[in-house]
Formats: sequence, C-alpha cells, structure tokens
Amino acid sequence: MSHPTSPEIQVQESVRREFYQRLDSYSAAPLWTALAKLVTSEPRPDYVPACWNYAQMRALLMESGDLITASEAERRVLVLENPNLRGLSQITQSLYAGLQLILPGEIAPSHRHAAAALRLVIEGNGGYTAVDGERITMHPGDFIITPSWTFHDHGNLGSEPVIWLDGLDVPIVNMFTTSFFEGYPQETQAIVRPEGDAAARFGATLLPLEYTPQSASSPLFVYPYSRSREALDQLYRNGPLDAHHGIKLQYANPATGGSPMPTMAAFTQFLPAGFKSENYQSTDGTIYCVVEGRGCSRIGEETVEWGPHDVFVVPAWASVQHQPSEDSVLFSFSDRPAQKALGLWREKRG
Ligand code: 1HN
Repeated sequence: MSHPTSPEIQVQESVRREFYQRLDSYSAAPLWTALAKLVTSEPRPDYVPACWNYAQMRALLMESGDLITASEAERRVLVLENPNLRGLSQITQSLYAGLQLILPGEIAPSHRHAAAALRLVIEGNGGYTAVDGERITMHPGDFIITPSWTFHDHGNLGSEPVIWLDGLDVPIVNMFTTSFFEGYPQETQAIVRPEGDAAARFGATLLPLEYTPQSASSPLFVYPYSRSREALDQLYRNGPLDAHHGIKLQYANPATGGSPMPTMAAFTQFLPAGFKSENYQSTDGTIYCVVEGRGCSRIGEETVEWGPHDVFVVPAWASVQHQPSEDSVLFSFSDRPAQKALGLWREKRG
C-alpha cells in the first residue's frame, strides 16, 4: 500500500515550544528534535584523541607514592581521564585506563569484581600479581589478565618501583548496571598452584586432555613479552608487512582462539623505522601504549608524538596513520570482542 504524501503542517515555532514544555512535565519528549543526534550516520564519539607523556606521569605517580600506600589506597593508580570525559574515570566511552605503582615491599590487597582487567607491565622487576590461586611474576612488556570475578592481589618483592598500565571494562559493566565487588578475607589470597602451572597446561600449544573451556576467559593469565617480541621479530623477517598495521598480532585464549576476555581484545604490533601506515578506521576506540620506540600518529586532524611508555588513545572511527621514526612495538587494547559479539564492529581500510 502506498502512503499519501502528507503536506507539512504550518505551526508557529512558539506553539511547538509550548507543547515541548508541557511534554517535559510528563517526563516525555519529542523524538523528532533528538533523532539526528541519537542516530548518526557514522560513529561520533564524545571523547577525543589524547596522549599521556610517560616521564610526566611517572613523576606524578612517584609523588603519589609519598602520599599514600598501596594498601591504604587499595590500588595506587593515576586514572587516565579522556580530556573530554573528565570526572568519569573513562579513557574512552567504554573503557577505563590507569597507571599503577607498587613500591618495594608493598601489597595491594586481594579482591574481585565483575569488571575484567588487563595489564601491560611498563617497568620494574620483582612485581607479581596473584590471580585465581597462582602467582605471576611481572616483567616489562608482559601482558597479564584478571578475568571478571577472579580474586587478584599484587605485590613487589624486588627493590625497585613496579609500574604498569591497567585497562578495565568498568564503563561497560556500569552501563549494564552489573557491578559487583568483594574483598578477600585476608590481605593476600591463598596460593594453590606453583608459578608456571597455567603456562604449562595452556601456554605450550598443548591443552589438558579433553579440555573444555570452563569460562568465557582465557585460562592463561600471562603472555610474556619475550615470546611476543620474538614472534614479531620473526614475522618481520619473514614478511609481508601489512600496509595498515605493519606486523600486528592479537592475544588469544589458547583454549578457544578467541580474545583473552569477552569484553576486551589486546594486540601487539611491530612498526619498523620509516614505515608509514595507510589510513585505518575501526569502530573500537583503542588505547595504545608504546613498549619500545618513538614516532608519531595522525589521528583524525590531530598528530600525537610518542616515545617509550607513552599512552595514547585513538577514538572510535577516527582515521589513524602511524609513522614510527624508530623501530617500534605498540601494545593496544579495545572493546572489539564486545562489539563483535553484538554484531556492531566495523573497520575501513584506506
Ligand atoms: C582494580 O581492581 C585494579 O586490581 C586496578 O589492580 C584498577 C580500577 C577500577 C576498579 C578496580 C587492580 C582498578 C581496579
């Protein structure tokens, strides 16, 4: 059936405004004035590209070390707040990021929460995190996960400060109003397996006999930098370089091949000095941390310059182009698996 085309109604704007005011008192509103902002032709993030200089952030983090202990703070973290989302503890609209410090001898007490966490170790040796009854020693460049609702505590048995980048899906958990939190009865959780147990069971391209995954997250909690660095190195020698990504790999759940956790994906990539990547867009706003090297990235209309351990954010659907001036390794993470699970993820090359 065809609709007769209706003529536009001629009404004074003031009459409409008066109507909207009356609607307001009923907790109602016209869709037609909101529609264009509500449903955009492409992603329009409320947050902006940004970069945090590591030297500056490290100095502030060390200052915080004189002001509060890890135990008193529960977690001594400087939150990286997107400049356009101040006060919300968000680096993108779906993700949280922060820099955490543990000084020698300190303990960050054990707890668990619905939010999942990932960590990229930035500096220091002698740090550990305990997850699900097993201790993991941290080394710079290691990627470590704390899946949803797993008890985790951190400590530093060494003689130097240990610093890492935290990424959490807190804004997603809170958007769904699914936040739960619980402290562990003691400061540190009981260790029930020797260190390296999960790595032997799941991290040697082997699996326990007839293994079926017990959770939506990886049973392997640490992905050592020594191994990912070697893989990048070999693949760079073997080629080819992807025009958009250089050599880029995604961290995987060895039991499923999927992402380590259902809400967040993590990536590592090698970009050789002088490489200039082609324009790339994706719907997953992405947080980068420079593991090694130096360069700049054009993000939409802006350019950020980065060096070792700097953190920068590429908003959803912003066009990004990386230009390393030195051989560089970039770690990154995003909410890609959550978007994919909902059938929303898109990318555009060139
Ligand atoms: C958390 O548990 C950690 O365990 C770090 O190290 C940052 C930010 C928000 C909520 C929980 C950690 C966090 C966090």
